[in-house]
Amino acid sequence: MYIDGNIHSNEIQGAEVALYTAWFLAESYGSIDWITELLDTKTFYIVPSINPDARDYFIHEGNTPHSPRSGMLPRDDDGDGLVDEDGFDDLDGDGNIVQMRKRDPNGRWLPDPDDPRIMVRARPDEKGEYTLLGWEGIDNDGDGRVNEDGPGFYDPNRNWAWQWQPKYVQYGADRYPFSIPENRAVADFVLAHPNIAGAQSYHNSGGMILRGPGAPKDDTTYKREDLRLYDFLGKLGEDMLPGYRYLTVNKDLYQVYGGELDWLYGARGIFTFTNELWTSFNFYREKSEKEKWDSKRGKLYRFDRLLLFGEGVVPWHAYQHPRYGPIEIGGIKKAWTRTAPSFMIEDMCHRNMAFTLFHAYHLPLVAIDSVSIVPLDGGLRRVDVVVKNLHAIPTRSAQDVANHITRPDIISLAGPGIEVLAGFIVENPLLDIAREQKHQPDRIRVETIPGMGTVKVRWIVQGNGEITVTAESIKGGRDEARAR
Ligand SMILES: [Ca+2]
Ligand SMILES: [Ca+2]
Ligand SMILES: [Ca+2]
Ligand SMILES: [Ca+2]
Ligand SMILES: [Zn+2]
Repeated sequence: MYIDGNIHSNEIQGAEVALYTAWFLAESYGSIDWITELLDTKTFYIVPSINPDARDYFIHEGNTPHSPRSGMLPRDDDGDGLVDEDGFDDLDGDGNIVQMRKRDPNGRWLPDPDDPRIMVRARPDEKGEYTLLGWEGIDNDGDGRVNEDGPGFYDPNRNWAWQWQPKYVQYGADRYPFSIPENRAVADFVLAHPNIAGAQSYHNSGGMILRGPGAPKDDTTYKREDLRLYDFLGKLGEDMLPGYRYLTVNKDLYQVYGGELDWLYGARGIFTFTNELWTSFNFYREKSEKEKWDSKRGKLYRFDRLLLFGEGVVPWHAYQHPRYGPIEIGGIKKAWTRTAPSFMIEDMCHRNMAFTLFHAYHLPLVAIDSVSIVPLDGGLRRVDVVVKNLHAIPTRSAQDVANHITRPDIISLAGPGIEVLAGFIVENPLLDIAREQKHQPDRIRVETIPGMGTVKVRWIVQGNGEITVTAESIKGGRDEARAR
């Protein structure tokens, strides 16, 4: 099971869920039987943050809740030949980048009468009081634009080598698939560990359990047999994560070319989910998906008043701007709206971890169910072996089998003085229909062992000694049995 978080550098609580998972597993091993068995049979690879330098930048430098998102590689966003020359400016030095407004009798914005911290658009027949001037900043390079080229910019989750499209089609794609070294490092790791059967990445906002495809018109990649498993796990997740919805990225959310989850499934056949962590559990979510931003924002501020006691918002305060003159600065702090308030973090970590642990639990595990030996004429023996998969996910996904991503499972027979004369896959045990594998009959290749299912193989052998049967699956582990 592969777990990562924080690919978007401002989405810092993904790292917290990953770390909580590592802590909980290590802490519970030996005291909770279910966890002990899980760790005895499965391997977890946990990468708390795959964008650590930009995470550090988010925490220690002035940012909005939505920045930087990118990594820190220098890029010229506005094509003026300079890189990263004009990012936000934390004018009042409080670590937050919030909004600027200027009193203007001809402006089109007003304070909301319900909460004067919120700016609302004046009605068509109403006089306004303010002009909004965007995020805190100045024109650092004197090109007539403010905040047009900060650190980055590219989107690390649009840079993966599956259905990748260049920048003019997919914003944030960067130069070519895996041009971003952090992504390249993850891809190299995943390619070097074909035993990874499940993957989870943690993002930060919306209360969603997401599966691919993210790319539009990619309705052939995700195989029907695999989607049954995705649906099974996704629905399980909805029960464990109140307020979360199990959704498909390109159908229910938006279109993503070159997303991590599509690469993990498409290129590697790995069952992959992305969770969008923070949700206020129906506090401000309207029943209608098409709620207006203003009403959602009003609810965010209400949440701030009633549960955060105002700690989530920078109150409007005066500032002398070098270009705009006397202005005011205020708005939502970077530390919340995309990030869970601290009192909700443990619950969020635990429930998301539990979802991922059940995903890991259902990953394949092979076991030899039975070995039966029947003596035949002429000193020969017939050996029938049933191998089972103890969990819900097949040893190889349908995507893996269709594209020959990892090698088939191998069930082999060996023993001192034993000669294997013929080997078969018993395709229909009830009708006893078997297909011979003429090449290397001692090593029967099985495409996949279905979830909670079995495969049966058969050998005709010569020799009387003890035989050893081994079942080896790249993702489902290994089991061995001896008989005579
Ligand atoms: Ca530039
Ligand atoms: Ca500030
Ligand atoms: Ca500028
Ligand atoms: Ca510029
Ligand atoms: Zn994200």
